[in-house]
Amino acid sequence: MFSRRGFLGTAALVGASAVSGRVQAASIPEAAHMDKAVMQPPLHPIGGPDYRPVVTLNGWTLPFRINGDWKEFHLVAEPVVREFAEGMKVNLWGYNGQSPGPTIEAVEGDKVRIFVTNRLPEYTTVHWHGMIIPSGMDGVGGLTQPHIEPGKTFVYEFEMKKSGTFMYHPHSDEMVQMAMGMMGMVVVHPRDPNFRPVDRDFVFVMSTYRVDPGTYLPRVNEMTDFNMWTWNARVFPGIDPLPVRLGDKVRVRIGNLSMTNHPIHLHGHSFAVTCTDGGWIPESAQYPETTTDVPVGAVRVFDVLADNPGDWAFHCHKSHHTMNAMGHDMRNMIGVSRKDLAKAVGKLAPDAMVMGQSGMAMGNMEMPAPDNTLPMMSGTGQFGPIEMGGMFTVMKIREDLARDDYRDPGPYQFPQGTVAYEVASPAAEPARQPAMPAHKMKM
Ligand SMILES: [Cu+2]
Repeated sequence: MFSRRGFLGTAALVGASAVSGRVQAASIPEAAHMDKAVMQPPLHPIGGPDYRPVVTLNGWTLPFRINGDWKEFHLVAEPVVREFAEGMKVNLWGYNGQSPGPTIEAVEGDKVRIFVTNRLPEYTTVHWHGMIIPSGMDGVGGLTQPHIEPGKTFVYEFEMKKSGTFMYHPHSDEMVQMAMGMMGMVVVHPRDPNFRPVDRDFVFVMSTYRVDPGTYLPRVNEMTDFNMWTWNARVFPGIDPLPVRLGDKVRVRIGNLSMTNHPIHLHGHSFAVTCTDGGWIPESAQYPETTTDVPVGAVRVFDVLADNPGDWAFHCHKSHHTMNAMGHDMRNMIGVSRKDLAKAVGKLAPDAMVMGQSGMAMGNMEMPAPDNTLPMMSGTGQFGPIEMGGMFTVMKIREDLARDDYRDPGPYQFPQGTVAYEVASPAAEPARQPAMPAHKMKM
């Protein structure tokens, strides 16, 4: 790595004086393309300063080429088919074959040239959220540049002034284009490799969709009632786990381009938010958390020492955000006897299911669903149904993972005697308040 870096570093210096601005932009770099929604291994730098690359949950990093002292990237805005989880594919708009688009990775001080080709049926732009760049590179259609018409390629050129975690998305027919999934993350590594280094570095962006059961296209005019709560346009059990080696310092970078906030919770650890899309938080201002709220249009980055081995749930704490498409208008029937109702309904619709008298656990139930529709709650662990969907995955902390190994290590082998267990003897009947008669309950 170091000898190669040294070699390319020299080459870059030689080329530097020969290349400047618009002259070289004529030759457009090849656009890399991704055909699957699986986390790709970290992309180690081919030139320029060294850094420990990130991995993107169910995503990838956009390769770049070096041209003189510029790093050149090529984004292609285009319609894509994204699999949310096995059994559900959605027609979205994205970049280079997937939605969200690939993560763009660079180093503080880098000069980057990002080509954007528009293969959508309408115009677009790319806005670089949170980045300190010249106004004319900010990508606000009409305000700072003409919109990029279908078939055209525009170039953005700027210096990565500030390290941190940022986002990109259109500022052009935004309501439609963001509801269709046009977004991605930008990670700028500090120039000083000793500034808050970590062993593993994960990144993803949160987005939400309204895809009615049995359909294949998000309803782009939805304002509030979303039913697919995604991390990198994936839902549980389709979201990659986060494999981590015991003792690793881990960074998780989370962007939110959905229309609501998401309180993100990690089990078994406490962490500190170390960075936002505004910059690094000084150590004196950090405090321990187990949940951090990620507001709309913002990035939160937390660092955690993975010192507790196991399978640790990692999820949004809004319980409806860990479910897939469902009817939200069901009433709470817990404690209500509905024998007579079930009889009456059964006569009219023999397949109907009256549910909810003792809760709504569905782990062992199979319900018929329309095509292209995921179960509301699903996933199976080594002890039974997990009953989750949406924004849920697992951080898997193991002793024996190799440095760049991000493969799923499988279920945790719990040391004997460390799992909650059933006792044989029956417990005494607890004192209870008498239940209120059903006809007095207001629902
Ligand atoms: Cu949420």
